[in-house]
Amino acid sequence: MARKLILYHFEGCYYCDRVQGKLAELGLLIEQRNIRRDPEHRAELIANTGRARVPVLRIEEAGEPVRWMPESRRIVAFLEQAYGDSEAPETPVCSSTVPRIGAWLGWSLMVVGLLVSGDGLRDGLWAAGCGVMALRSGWMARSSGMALHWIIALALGLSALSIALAGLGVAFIPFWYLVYGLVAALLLWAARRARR
Ligand SMILES: N[C@@H](CCC(=O)N[C@@H](CS)C(=O)NCC(=O)O)C(=O)O
Repeated sequence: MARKLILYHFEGCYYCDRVQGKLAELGLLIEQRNIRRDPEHRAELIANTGRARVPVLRIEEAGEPVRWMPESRRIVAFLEQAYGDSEAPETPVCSSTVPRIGAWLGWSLMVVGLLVSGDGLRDGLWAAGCGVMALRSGWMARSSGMALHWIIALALGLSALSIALAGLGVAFIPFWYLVYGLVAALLLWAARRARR
């Protein structure tokens, strides 16, 4: 039997998109099991990996026990090594380190902004926090190509701008309008996705 690959995933999962992007790049058509749509697939995944975290690649090979490979970076490296042209496994540019550090930094700036006294300092910290989160989402959008990430990046970037402008006394753009805009954009995005 040739090697059989099955990807466990769910929609909207950034790390799954990374693996699906690599599959598309390599032209590999494999079975994909959505654990949110099918409880049986979810149960199967938990029974074999101990949790419902995706992506996981199931690898079946003749005469070998079935392997369950978690971690998007590892899966991408495996696919590249097994099916790509390059001899050495690619070191994925899409590390999950950047989103993680971005989230920590962004949230920390915003929480410290909540705790400090002094409007100027607070505005500065919130603007910086939103700015960092916007860059983080933009970075994720570039690697995942997901519209959702672009929408969030744009909304956070505009929020950072509006807070900074208000803090500097240049212009007051009501922050909540941006949040309403974001919610509307997310609803539109979800509706379009549901129709597909
Ligand atoms: N480091 C993992 C992260 C995977 C991850 O966080 N997956 C999310 C969905 S995007 C998940 O399954 N979360 C549910 C859980 O952790 O139980 C990877 O790169 O694959």
